[in-house]
Amino acid sequence: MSQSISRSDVTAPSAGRIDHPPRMAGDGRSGSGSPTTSVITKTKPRTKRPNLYRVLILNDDYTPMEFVVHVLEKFFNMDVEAATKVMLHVHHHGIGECGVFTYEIAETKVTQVMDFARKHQHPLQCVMEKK
Ligand code: TYC
Repeated sequence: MSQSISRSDVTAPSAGRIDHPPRMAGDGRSGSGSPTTSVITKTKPRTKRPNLYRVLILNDDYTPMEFVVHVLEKFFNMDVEAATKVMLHVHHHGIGECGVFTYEIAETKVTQVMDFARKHQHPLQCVMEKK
């Protein structure tokens, strides 16, 4: 069976108009009709130095010199000569520096030294102070 095709059945591609791809936001031609503005921000690379803390040991009359040298070797990675120098400095001046660390490391060192001294029943004191 044959059918006639009338003019109105035929859909011309974009009858009389130009085909556009869909417009995307940010192409400056978004729906409102006004162009959008892009802002390019520069982020400066910022390196911030951490706060630093001195770990100090204090002199007392009872902790054996050899024990203090052992502590400095064990927790502050000093060789026996460096450890002996620090121990003698503390013995003569009352206080001395074991090292300089960031907060968490300094806190850990203080706790390690205090726990180790207590375990061996020595009154050795270890503290930290902000630089
Ligand atoms: N003064 C202690 C003594 O004569 C030795 C000592 C040195 C103790 C340093 C503590 O942090 C210290 N046995």
